[in-house]
Amino acid sequence: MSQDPLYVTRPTLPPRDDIEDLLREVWDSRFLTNRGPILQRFEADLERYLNVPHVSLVANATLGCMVALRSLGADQGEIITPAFSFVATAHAARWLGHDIVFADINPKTLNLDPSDVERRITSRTRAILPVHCYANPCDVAALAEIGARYKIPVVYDGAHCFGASDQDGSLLRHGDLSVVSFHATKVFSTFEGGAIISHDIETKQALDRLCNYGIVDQTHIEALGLNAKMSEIHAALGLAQLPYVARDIENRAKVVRRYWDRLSKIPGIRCVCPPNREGQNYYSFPILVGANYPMSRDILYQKLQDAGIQARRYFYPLLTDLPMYRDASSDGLEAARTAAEQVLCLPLYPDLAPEDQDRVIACICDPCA
Ligand code: T4K
Repeated sequence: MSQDPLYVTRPTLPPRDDIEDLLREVWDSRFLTNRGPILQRFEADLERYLNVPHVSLVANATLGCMVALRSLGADQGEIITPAFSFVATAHAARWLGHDIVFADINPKTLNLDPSDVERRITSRTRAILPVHCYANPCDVAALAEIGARYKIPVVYDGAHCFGASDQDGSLLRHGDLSVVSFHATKVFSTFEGGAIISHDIETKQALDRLCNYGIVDQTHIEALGLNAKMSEIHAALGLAQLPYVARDIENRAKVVRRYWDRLSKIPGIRCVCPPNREGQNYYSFPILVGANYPMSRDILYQKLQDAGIQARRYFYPLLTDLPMYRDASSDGLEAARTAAEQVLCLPLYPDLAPEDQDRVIACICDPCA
């Protein structure tokens, strides 16, 4: 069997020809950044594609989360967010000087547990920052109800969610604001990039200004903004990629169904994202390696590595175990800790060849071989 490296993900790229005309436009206009014509076209196309009210493009989702949180106000306080996430979620809030309050997750969905969020609200809570982990929808109704009752904004880290929906539309329409990533490792990519989704034009314009140092016009700077702008080249990559994303999601679905068919009945393995829910974007294929599997998650991880298969422990370590979060309380985070200790994301991308996928499946089905 091949030992060639198999990565957890690989970006798909639009045909080079598709980008040529857009690049010519950039060269002709010599507008390279600062809300140029291609970026404005990309924003309008995304608003249509996602069917969301307003899109503000940003350089990446980490800056997007920072800008979104900052738009709620400058005074520091506490941000409630899951302990089980990529570091960027908590880092974004910490960079703004907020204290991080980690809440536990629902062991089934691996998303924030709303009742644990409510338990951790104090007079210093400034926002709830949930993550739609692996693009599985959070309990949006419960979180919205808690946010409304305590008058606390809900800002979704929807980094994984491009193209994912629930019965009423894009997951990105939930919350006061939502942030999505267009990083190279995501379902839809502009190499680096992201967007903030907002619900009214005043908020969108305020977000756009915060992404541009807070500038209103040449003599008027209204806020302590930063530079979180997307360039024309990145926007062009997005415009060129958009016609292919539905096809990519269909191809991801085939890979996911194949994993599900082969792995979902293995004792000790739980596949977190069953393929039968409507509206998935098939961003990731996480499994949880339980106690009744013949080996631990870390031994399986190493076994896959030895076979050239770079499965990844998204998300491990638990954020409370990182040095910069050791001052945050780690009490009552049992479900998050278990997920961090058991999770393994398997290689998944639209053009993952069946014979390569079989290498992964064989290692997991017959771990002692
Ligand atoms: N919130 C959440 C919940 C997130 O998951 C993320 C990002 C963010 C916020 C922040 O979004 P951005 O600010 O990035 O827009 C990766 C990504 O860098 C990160 O974007 C992503 N989440 C996270 C889950 O994964 P690493 O350190 O694991 O990436 P890396 O470089 O090890 O790449 C993984 C594999 O992907 C490589 O082994 C090979 C493949 N790959 C990667 C890149 C960059 C390619 O084939 N081509 C590439 O260009 O963090």
